[in-house]
Amino acid sequence: MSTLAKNDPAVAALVAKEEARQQNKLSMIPSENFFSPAVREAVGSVFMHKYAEGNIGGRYYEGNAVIDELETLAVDRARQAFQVPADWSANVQALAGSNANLAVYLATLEPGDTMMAMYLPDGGHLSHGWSFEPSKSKRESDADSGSLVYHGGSRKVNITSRMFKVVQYKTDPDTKEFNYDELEKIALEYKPKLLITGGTAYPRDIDYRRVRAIADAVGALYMADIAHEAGLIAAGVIPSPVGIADVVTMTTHKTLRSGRGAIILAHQDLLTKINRGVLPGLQGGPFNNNIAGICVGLGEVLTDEFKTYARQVVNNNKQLAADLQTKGFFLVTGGGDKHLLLIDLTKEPLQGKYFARALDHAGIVGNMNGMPQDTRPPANPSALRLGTPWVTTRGMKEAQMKQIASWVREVMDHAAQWADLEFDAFEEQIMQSPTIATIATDVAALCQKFPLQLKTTETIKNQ
Ligand code: DSN
Repeated sequence: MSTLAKNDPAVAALVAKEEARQQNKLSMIPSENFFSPAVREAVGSVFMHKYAEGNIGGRYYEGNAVIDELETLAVDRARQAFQVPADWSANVQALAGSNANLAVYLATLEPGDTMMAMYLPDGGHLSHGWSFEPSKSKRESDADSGSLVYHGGSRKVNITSRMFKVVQYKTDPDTKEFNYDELEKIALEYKPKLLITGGTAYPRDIDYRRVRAIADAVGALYMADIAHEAGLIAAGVIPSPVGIADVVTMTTHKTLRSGRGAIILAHQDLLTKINRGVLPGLQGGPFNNNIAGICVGLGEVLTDEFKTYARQVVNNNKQLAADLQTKGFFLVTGGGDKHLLLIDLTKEPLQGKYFARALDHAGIVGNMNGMPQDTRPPANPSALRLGTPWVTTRGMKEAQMKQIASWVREVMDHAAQWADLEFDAFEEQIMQSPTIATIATDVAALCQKFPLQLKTTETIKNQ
């Protein structure tokens, strides 16, 4: 019996329950992944016990010589993984992607300055200045206007929309892809101090050089947030903004598969200011144990196996896109270049909230998501987001994507009969449905053929 099971059976039972959920369901939220036992061992290590306020070689507390060695190794691996220019370095201390972005803002903007970023329903992120309009009629008239500029709504839900003037650019209404000419016009009109690309749901590659040129034309700094694509970029399977943008931020737990945390890459001069943004600007001590996880994960990223993994993530995503389209689904932008897809549900009987829950009961875990020109509220938007990082970590390939697409269609067709019910009544029907239960059983059987590695090699050897 494990120490946890002996000392706290309630929590141990919850851990076991969550392990079973992760083993038996297909996790297809594109921002999630499953880490190696080595990463998880490092995250659970004694590094969590130490305070290390400060930077390498300059800590406020004694006893940090080993932490300095660890953080130096993590920074070296980050520089190597992203092939940064010789005069660039990395910060690995920000606790999360939002903190990493805030640290860049603290270093480069004053309150009231203008930032320009991608509109969230078109794929941007909360921490890029998000605010929204709760009024349905305002949302609809905004979507109808055809304008590619968004000045924010009355509900300033993120600190960034309270602190800064925010101009957001939308994707082209026809293609749902970036319209760089319009982006340039907007930048020329509003002259942001910081121009941001990246986010959570844009399925296509970004032309970083074109955005760089736009930033230069208006004298803006350029921040590329690659939280979603970091692993694919490190593996060289999609283009990189490193050395093109002024600063690159990312989380480490998505495609990068390196435990939870964040990395900021920039020229050493700018990074020195950003480091001060992280500490004392936003945080006290870093989570050294998470840095240990990041360090181990980056060690894995540098291997050929990881490159093969990243290529397969993209191949699986393309296959899934093709199969979903064969099954009659419309995809935003018609597919994806990376690891994620957005299914446009506007012509389907179920929208985001209902469909995501029905799929979850069938063992396929995606998430409801907004989409370009969405007039529905964030709590029940018009799209479903799916991604392939986690199922690819399980070892799944194109054949399994075909099967998954077929289940996704089966769930939609079956659950459509309850589309008009209130949500709770809808879920009740789904939970009682033998068809949904059969799909869940088939999903679990597939999952068992591609198990997640839960134990370290050491533990397995010692059993
Ligand atoms: N919540 C993350 C995502 O799912 O994309 C971004 O912060």
